[in-house]
Amino acid sequence: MTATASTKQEQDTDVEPTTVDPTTVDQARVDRIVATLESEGACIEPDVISAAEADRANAVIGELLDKEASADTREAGQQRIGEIAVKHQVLRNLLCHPLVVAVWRRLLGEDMVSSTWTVNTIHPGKGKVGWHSDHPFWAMEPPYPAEWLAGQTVWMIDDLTEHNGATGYVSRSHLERRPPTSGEDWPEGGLLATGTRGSVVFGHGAWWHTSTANQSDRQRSVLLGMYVKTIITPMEDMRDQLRRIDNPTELETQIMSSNQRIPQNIVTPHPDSTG
Ligand SMILES: O=C(O)CCC(=O)C(=O)O
Repeated sequence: MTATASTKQEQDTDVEPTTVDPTTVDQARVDRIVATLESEGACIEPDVISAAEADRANAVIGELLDKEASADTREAGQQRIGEIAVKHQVLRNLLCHPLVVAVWRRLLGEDMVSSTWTVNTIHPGKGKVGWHSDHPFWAMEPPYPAEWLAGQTVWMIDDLTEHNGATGYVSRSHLERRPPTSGEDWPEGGLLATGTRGSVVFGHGAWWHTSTANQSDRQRSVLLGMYVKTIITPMEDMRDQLRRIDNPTELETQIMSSNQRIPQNIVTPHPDSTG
């Protein structure tokens, strides 16, 4: 049986869900990442997964890119793939990676949830999304709240170099508590987050960042995972995605917003009712 992304999960039963409990990860590593994030607003962490694991994810992404390519994506040279939690267990395992979950639980609370989980691929000769802060900050008038509301996770699925569209970012920009004004221009202090595949760039949700032009002759892909405090409305409908997954694990269920409060009307009794 085949399934489409808009219905049920893809057939990916050859891969088991991750079983590592996030509370068992190396706490010194979590401490170090969290400390860097708090001071710099960004932290590049190498070797979160092996190159072979990144290649496995890249193969899954490659199939999705081919399947979902359109005239528009070919013209844009940039391809975003959404609803990826439904599309493969390999991608769900990275969404629920124990180190990532441990870092964001520390900063966003034990009940933090996924806001969006996508692929961003830049084809050769294309690039740049423009400098921005992430949701929910861009949806707010500055000054942004000083507290942690959201964190971005950029997974390097390809090696990121200064030539193939590495993510650009400005250290300590989260402390500005406002969006960048640089637009397409390179801001003062801008850095490139280069590294080998399997590395992760953690960023404060208010950080200033962008993708950059891919001047190589090969596409480059990252996975983008935004996690938010449970009081923040996610960008994607993660509950809907959760409903389309067969037998989600407890961790997948929690990360995909199952316990998040959803708005409900407070129904008052009809004025004519008695009692
Ligand atoms: O692909 C990248 O390097 C970053 C993309 C990004 O920041 C975004 O799509 O919001």
